[in-house]
Amino acid sequence: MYKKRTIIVSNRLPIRIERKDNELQFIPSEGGLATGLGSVYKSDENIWIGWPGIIPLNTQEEEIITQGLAEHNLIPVFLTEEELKGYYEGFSNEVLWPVFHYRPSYAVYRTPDWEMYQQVNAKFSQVVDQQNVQEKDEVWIHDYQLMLLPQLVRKSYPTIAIGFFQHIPFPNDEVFRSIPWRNELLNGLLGADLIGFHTFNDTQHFLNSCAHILGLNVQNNCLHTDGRSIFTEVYPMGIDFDKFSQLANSEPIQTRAHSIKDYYKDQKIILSIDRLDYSKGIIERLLAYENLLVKYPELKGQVVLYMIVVPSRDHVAQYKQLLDEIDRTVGHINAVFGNNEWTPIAYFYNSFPLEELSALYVSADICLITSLRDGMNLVCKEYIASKENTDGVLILSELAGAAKELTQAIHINPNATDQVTEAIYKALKMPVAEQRMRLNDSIEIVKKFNVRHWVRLFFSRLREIKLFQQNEMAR
Ligand code: GDG
Repeated sequence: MYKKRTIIVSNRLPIRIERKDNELQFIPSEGGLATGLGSVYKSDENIWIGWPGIIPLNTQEEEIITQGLAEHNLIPVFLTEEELKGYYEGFSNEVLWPVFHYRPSYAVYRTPDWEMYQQVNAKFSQVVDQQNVQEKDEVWIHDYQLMLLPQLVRKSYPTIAIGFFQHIPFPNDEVFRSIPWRNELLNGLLGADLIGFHTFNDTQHFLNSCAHILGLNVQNNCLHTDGRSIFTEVYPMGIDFDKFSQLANSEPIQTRAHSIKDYYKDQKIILSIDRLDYSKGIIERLLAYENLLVKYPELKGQVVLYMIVVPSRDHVAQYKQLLDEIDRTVGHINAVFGNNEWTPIAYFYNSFPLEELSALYVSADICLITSLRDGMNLVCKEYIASKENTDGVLILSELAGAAKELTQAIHINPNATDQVTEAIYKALKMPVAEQRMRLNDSIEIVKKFNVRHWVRLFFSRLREIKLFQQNEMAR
């Protein structure tokens, strides 16, 4: 009997390939999605399709990469420089990313980029077609780079189970409307049977867009079109709780955390970790920290903002400007408030090994998340998972999806500088018992709704919907 296969499709594969000294290196991703879906794509005949992060030099290298990946059940979609520029850097990062994070003024609408986005989505669809897909198989497509793919796969396989998950916010319909190709994007998604978002608001925005832009009839969370029912539901993504908690409690990490603590021995550590992105509210965070030092001068020498910014998209104009502004603002704060013995901000524009992040989570007294928009935000969940045996306070933007779950964090509006300042002050002064009580509540949530739970829930619902649709058709 045929055993049903699961096919995962995302822009990037869970392994990236790098060329070093003419040798190809296969580097597994430590990301949450890779962990959560690890047990799925590594078992049976299941596969994961995506871009391997490298442009092969020639067909021979392409062949070596393809074979190397096949050993891990991974199928590459090779993209040319031109395709990456138009589809990824152009349409995905300069149209969808800004508009979906409520920055439509940052969007650059170039028809050639849109054409490339269509071309690359079609290329992904061809690679799916080459996998000898059967109607019993199921396909789970991820994120905004592949919004047209559900409908393309649907055309090839009319009754196959297709799920789609959006990792970034979905903007309200009036903002979404500003994209010239909004109808095509919505129709692309409607090829799926189940469309998942991190929050209830995202689902409502998507449904409103379908109703107001496409004129579709919405019943509760369900849409009907082309004789099919499409369900839109909330699946807040979790993290690999055990990985982060075990790492945090391991001896090497404890030792490293102690040495960080020793280094900053008279100072409370306020930690922030994000990719370089205007959606993360990095400038707003710096202004609130500066305000803290102005309002509470007695804190000078007693706090440090340990700020990691991971390089990302820094050839895009807005990201370059943001980086300059961060450099200037950090320089200004350190120059004005610092002295021989104390630097107010320890700023790193670099990426760190997971072990170092873990030690920082363990040693940080405060984790400060100031996203202006964030689909979920996994950093705050990783901080919580690292805090079973040490105290700390999470300050979390109400504009991050995670705020809907982590109700025991101190919630802030990152645009309200005074409020953020007061939240930091409150966190610095919070009694240990209250820290513990809040952390324990949050730990329970992050532990229970972990990434494996998220994967299980999504698949079981997709299968349930498929059964429902089959029964409906049989009626
Ligand atoms: C998108 C959505 C949504 C960070 N620095 C380093 C490093 N990281 C890891 C963190 C965390 C991940 O990167 C960042 O995840 P976030 O969720 O915070 O943000 P995005 O990258 O914007 O992710 C977001 C997510 O998708 C999932 O759906 O939550 O809203 O924007 O895991 O630990 N990892 C290592 N070194 C670093 O320096 N190793």
